[in-house]
Amino acid sequence: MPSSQNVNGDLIAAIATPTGPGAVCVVRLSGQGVTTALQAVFKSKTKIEAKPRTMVFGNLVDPISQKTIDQVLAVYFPGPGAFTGEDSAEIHGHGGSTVPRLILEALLASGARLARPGEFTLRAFLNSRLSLDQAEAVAELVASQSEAEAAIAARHLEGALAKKLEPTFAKLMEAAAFLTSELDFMDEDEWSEARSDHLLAILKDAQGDLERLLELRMTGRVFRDGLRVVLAGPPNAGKSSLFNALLGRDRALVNPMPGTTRDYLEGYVSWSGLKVELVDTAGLREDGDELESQGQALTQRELEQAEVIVWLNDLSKPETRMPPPVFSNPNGPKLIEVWNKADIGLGPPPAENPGHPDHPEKPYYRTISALTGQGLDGLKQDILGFFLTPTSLNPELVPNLRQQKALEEGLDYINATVKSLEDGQAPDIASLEIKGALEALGRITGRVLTEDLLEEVFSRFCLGK
Ligand SMILES: Nc1nc2c(ncn2[C@@H]2O[C@H](COP(=O)(O)OP(=O)(O)OP(=O)(O)O)[C@@H](O)[C@H]2O)c(=O)[nH]1
Ligand SMILES: [Mg+2]
Repeated sequence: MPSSQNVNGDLIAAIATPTGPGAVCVVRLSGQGVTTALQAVFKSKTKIEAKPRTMVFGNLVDPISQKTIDQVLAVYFPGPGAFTGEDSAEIHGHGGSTVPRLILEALLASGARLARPGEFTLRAFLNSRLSLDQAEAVAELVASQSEAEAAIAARHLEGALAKKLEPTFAKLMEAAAFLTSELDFMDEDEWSEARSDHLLAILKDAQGDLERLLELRMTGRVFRDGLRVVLAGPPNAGKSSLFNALLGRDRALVNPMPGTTRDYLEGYVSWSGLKVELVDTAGLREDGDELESQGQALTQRELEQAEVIVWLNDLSKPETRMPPPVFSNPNGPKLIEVWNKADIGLGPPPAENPGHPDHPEKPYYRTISALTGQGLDGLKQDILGFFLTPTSLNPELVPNLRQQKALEEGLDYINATVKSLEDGQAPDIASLEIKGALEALGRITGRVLTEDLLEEVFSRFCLGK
């Protein structure tokens, strides 16, 4: 558990904004000796320490030559109320690729060392300014590529997951305390059904909490990770044309020759705030050349990893129709069968479509034209319709993969305890198992900490965060 005492680390500095042309840059500074370092490089009429949390105008100078590098605004945040929990500062200078580097070098020459990626947030965590899931949310917010992802990260940054887990922690603590007090005051053969039932009730409650969170992860995963939509089907059906039409630009080669796409191509779009990764694949057929069959092996792999498969056939040549692949796993990809080239199609599509096993209410197929855009909005609605369902409407609490694993581990411990109690066994190892569950959950918020865990979380950060 992070200490409640402030860790006043050594002085670190980093450029917090992307380098390259830009109006302003921000260089951050945190740790022991912030004010001393500022005195060496920042020259202003107002003493910066006299005006904490206020922008002060001044010159940023080279500490050795005393030459002015830039005119800047600087702000001093005294600890422990600062983001990192320690004395820190920001210097807002002009952007570009030179000025930020010179400002940073001036600070490095004044006693700071270059911060490691994520080190500012790590300090915030070690100073108990953030829990581990909140620290992760910082990185996720910065890396988010869709509104949905950003919304989830923002909720987690507020500590929503830690808060959601609090009652579960409390239940497990209660179970542990009950066991300890009961076992202290009795012989093991006194363990009674009533005691067992009491413990079971608490544990099942906690079990339900974790199951619901994991369920949320399953239904809401796409809001975090995005949706992989694979366009597949026989050669020449118009997969690449559809790919381009959905992307809104000509990314893939389109050609009347079957077998045009050999490799696979990916492109991102954002639909209803959801990150959608479109994948164009090589057409599937049996008599292609070697390159084509290599492409088809890739297609097979893509099909298995898809959240949604859009299976295209050519309405102007219905005799070339290939039936879509069948997935027996209910968690496997969703499938939408599409007839393309409706603009030159031969009338209504043949009715031998197998339909959609999960969604019998959906149309058995869509007719579209990648060329004219007819039916594309409906197709998008179909794709999103699988995921934007009433049960998935609270996606903001969706745990990430690391958190999912910890939840699963915690649940495994609880399941084992519940089972042994239900089998009428004495609670010999129940204490240990409950402790295991608490530890697993503790890794989500950082109550339980190891070097590996810190490495796993903070290695994903960018410099200056
Ligand atoms: N009329 C019409 N032609 C289309 C439509 N979609 C695609 N085509 C044409 O069909 C041919 C094949 O299109 P592609 O998009 O290359 O087909 P593909 O499925 O990617 O083909 P492969 O990569 O070879 O598997 C091209 O000549 C396209 O212009 C459509 O909706 N209407
Ligand atoms: Mg193609």
